[in-house]
Amino acid sequence: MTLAVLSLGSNLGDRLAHLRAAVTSLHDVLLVASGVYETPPWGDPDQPWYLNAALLVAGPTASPRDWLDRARAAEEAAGRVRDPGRRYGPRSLDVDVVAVWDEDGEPVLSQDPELTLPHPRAHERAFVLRPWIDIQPYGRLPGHGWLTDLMSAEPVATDVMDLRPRPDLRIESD
Ligand code: PH2
Ligand code: MG
Ligand code: MG
Repeated sequence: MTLAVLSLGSNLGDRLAHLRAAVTSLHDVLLVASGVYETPPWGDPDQPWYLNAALLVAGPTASPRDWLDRARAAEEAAGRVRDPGRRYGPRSLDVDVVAVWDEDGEPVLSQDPELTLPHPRAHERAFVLRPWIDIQPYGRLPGHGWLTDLMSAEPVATDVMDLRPRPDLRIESD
């Protein structure tokens, strides 16, 4: 049994429907879903705002590879469209594996170029950290420490103020 935090993002088409499609595709492993946040684009400003959320998932999978496969399947299930020429460009659905813990609760580290764990840029992204702290208030980003500390360090602390919580949008099925 391993535990993983997945970050969801969408800024093309019906953004909420894409996040919900990811939740549906991951229903068998889903423990808890964060709130939904509307967030300004990071890394490539010329694109629409995103909806972002985070999921805590648990499964019998042994390897982080399995989580990557599930993330990709969720992207496919939501009909992912992306522009390969823009690294941080718009996308209908992005599902990123942010961190994985083994059955002893130890963080899984990986330098696999296809899946670096923990995610190498999670600590500087308010749109990852803010939803994550909803579902793991005492969470730690392996190698970087408490989410609470990361949220109060710049530039994340400033970026968090630009996020818009959307309590009117829910991604868990009723
Ligand atoms: N994802 C990106 C690039 N920029 N910005 C926000 N706000 N949210 C995202 O999910 C996001 C982004 C590439 O994965
Ligand atoms: Mg991403
Ligand atoms: Mg991705």
